Amino acid sequence: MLGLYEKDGLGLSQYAYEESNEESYWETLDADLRYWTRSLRQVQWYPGHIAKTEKELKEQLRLMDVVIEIRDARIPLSTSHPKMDSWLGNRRRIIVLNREDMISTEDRNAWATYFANQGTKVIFANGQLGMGTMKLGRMAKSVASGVNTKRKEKGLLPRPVRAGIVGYPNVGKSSLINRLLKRRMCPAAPRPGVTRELKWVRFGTDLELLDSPGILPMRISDQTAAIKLAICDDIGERSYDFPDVAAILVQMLIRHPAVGPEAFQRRYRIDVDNDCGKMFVTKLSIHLFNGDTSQAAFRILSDYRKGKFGWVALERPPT
Ligand SMILES: Nc1nc2c(ncn2[C@@H]2O[C@H](COP(=O)(O)OP(=O)(O)OP(=O)(O)O)[C@@H](O)[C@H]2O)c(=O)[nH]1
Ligand SMILES: [Mg+2]
Repeated sequence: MLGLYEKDGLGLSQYAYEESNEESYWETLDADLRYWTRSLRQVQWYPGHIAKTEKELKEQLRLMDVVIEIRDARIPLSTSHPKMDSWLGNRRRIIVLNREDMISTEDRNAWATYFANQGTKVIFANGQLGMGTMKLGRMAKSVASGVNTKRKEKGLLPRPVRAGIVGYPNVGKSSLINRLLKRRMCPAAPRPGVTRELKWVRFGTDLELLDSPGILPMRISDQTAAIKLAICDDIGERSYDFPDVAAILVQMLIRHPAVGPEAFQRRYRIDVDNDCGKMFVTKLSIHLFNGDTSQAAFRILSDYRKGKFGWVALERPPT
């Protein structure tokens, strides 16, 4: 990254500088995260209800005309299940990047281009307010329309299209179904592990949807992904230490071109005087929470989740 002095010396415009700053942030982030997480306690979460329903879900997926995979728009890679491709085989799939309200326009454009280049059907949605759900309903029916064409050829009556809604915990699966149906048919709440059983619901006469519990791999081998799941509240909070996770979030955000140390100074009136997130969590704990680092860490995490540092994704497409 160029320092200010070098920038002036080279006569680069501010715009070019910001762009290179942004690029280098995303380029080095992965390696930085691997370095920061190397000595932390492993984050693993595989509660009983996931173990129980995963097998059932795999069997049900065989009956689906289309599978709708919901991901968290802040971390579309870390909320992609490594076994999903093999479970789906050549079954049709739609990817939904939910929580679109929690990322910036630049994040969204980058992901839209990435999936378009791959030829993957992707919809951006908001499970809280309902944006994207009507489009999703229409796309599910059109992607699976071949089922009823075949039935007609055989002289059979049409049947509703079956769509399975799958994804990591707390990404908004049940909320999206409720928004599409305009009724609270599936329990939804702001914590991972709310849906514990598979549940079929009907949308009109021609679409059936399967709500399913959030599924994670039994062992998360990529611990940088696990930390991002923790930051985004997509994994049970008993599986991680708040101060460890918040420290990494601070380190990510103070380097982020759209956030930076000033955002922390403004919000908490504490200077970020070095690059160490742990130090910042400790300072905040002394400043506001009587030295309780867990409470300080939780405050930082929930501030990120509420967009208090701006709405920014934690992942960009690989280049
Ligand atoms: N800001 C925002 N919040 C959302 C969005 N979608 C869902 N939520 C909220 O996120 C929380 C989790 O939603 P759920 O629908 O329960 O998520 P889920 O994927 O069904 O979770 P599990 O059943 O635990 O796997 C709820 O409080 C929703 O209101 C969204 O697009 N934007
Ligand atoms: Mg649910």
